[in-house]
Amino acid sequence: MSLLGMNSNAAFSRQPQIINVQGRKSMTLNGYWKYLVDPYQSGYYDYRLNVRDQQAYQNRSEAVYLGYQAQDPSERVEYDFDRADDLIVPRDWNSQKEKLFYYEGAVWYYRKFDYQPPENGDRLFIHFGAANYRAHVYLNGEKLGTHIGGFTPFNFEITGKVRPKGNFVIVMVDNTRGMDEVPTVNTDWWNYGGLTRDVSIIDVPETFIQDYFIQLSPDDRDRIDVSVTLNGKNKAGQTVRIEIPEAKIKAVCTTDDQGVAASRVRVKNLKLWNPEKPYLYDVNLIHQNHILTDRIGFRTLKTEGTEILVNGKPVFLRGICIHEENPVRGGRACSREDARMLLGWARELGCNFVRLAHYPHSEYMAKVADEMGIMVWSEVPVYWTIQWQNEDTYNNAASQLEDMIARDKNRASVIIWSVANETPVSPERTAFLKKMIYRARSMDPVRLVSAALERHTKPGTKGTQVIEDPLQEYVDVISFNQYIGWYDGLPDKLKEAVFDIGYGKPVIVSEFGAGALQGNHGSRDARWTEEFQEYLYEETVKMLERIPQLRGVTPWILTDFRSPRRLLSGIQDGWNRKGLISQTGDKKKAFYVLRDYYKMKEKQFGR
Ligand code: GCB
Repeated sequence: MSLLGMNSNAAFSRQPQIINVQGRKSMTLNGYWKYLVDPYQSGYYDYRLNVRDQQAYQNRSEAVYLGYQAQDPSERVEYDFDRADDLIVPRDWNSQKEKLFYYEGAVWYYRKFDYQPPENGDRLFIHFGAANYRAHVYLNGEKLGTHIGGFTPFNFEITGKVRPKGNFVIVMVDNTRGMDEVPTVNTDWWNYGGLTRDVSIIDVPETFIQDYFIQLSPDDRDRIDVSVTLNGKNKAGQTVRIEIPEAKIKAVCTTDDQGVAASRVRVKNLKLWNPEKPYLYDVNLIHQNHILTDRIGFRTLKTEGTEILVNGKPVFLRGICIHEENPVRGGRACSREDARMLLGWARELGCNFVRLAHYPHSEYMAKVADEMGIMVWSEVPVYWTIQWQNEDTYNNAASQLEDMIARDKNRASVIIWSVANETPVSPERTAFLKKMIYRARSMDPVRLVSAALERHTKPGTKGTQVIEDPLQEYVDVISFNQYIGWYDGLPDKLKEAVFDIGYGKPVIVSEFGAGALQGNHGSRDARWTEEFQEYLYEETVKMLERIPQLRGVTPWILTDFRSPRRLLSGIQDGWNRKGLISQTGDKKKAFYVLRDYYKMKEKQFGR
């Protein structure tokens, strides 16, 4: 539900996603944008609560918010972007302006730009890496569309709408939480609002390569499966060439009526991507005289019984959960440098795997992970108590899943799509998630699908842990969060825990942890001390050894992160303190317990 109680998903307009934006001719719109805070959305609704939107802009007698400038001093225009303050894009607003720290609502962003429109028939699009949560986008006073979902990219075509001088783009970003949204009102992370990722204008040929999917065949290492999608008037019957110069691969395929060209390309002695040697090839896709290049790694991936096999070799996923936050600077992580910092810490910990919780992180994360050889779990914000019976909510969640997969499906590092976190079992919820799982599989037949489930102690037993969730049947990997010793008793209780898990599938413990304030020392029995957290980690890693099907762990969490649910003064002060690294970048004692455990696992399984 939006602020005014109207279901906004109905207004959802979505154009097919253009992938690999960084590989295209483009102009950045990052930098300073003007902004106006509009808690009553008076630029969007008039005093009768009618949407003024575009009509208002055209009707100059109205007080409008859409970039109109007064033509003479008698005109009533109750806003002026030119006199407004600036925000940096990409970044959330909360961490940039003190007055916006707790703000949840609408903010109007405004930016002028000049752009020489192409004269060769090329098309233009405006592309947003993400806007949290709802974005209404206008160019030169005309509405382009609306996007819902705070962590996925979107674009609108602006061909023919751009002039050489004096364009202005306006975006109303609204991060109001809603019961029927994805995520819903209740989360354990900060609801950072704003244009949180890169914004750019992209210039593409009249008919262009919009999307492609290139990966090693799951059952034949000497074959790459390629599919390329063209967009444009002449998309049918077109020749598309695929070249991997370093591997001396050249292939040609032709598009069908839908503009899709599919091909199975024979390859020989390809150097495979793996965490030890994350080999990436330059892959060129050529249509007419346009070349689109990506750096792609090739690896196989499957499960066999309780094993996860990467290039046919069993792996143990030495992971850590990460929120998309730069705790030191404050606010959402948004750049390649932020990704390097977070994944660099994970590497120091000895990780070969990260769980990017609880929503799709920026594209840089998977790209840097590709380069560093770190495997990735990528998730959609189907978190806790979504409205399982609401069709709009399902469509919203499915769109976010589709856009996440569309964007990152060519990243070898990504091995797991997760459809949910800690959702309460019910027939409606299982039906919802089953559909999500099928959707993920139909888009990507290779990657594994999972969801972070819950466990509990079997009644009448001392410490037998069971997962009573029918979803286990449908996922490839059984993952569950468990907080024995923190939300469930004290760390000593971990000594008694044994696991009774069925289905014969690989298992990942997708969360465990304890809160500790860095620098707070004391007895291992005292909550919030580093020693308590350290002891819980020591006992947990011992317990993990008692789960025979265990093939991965992602403790909660790499760094402390902001959460409005964390109210304990002097300790939490608005931070979830389960990080192994503090907000100042200092490591807590438990960091070293996990690092030692991972050294041992590395010896056992290899990198
Ligand atoms: C969980 C959630 C995670 C929370 C964490 C906690 O189970 O999945 O989002 O932040 O517990 O710290 O309570």
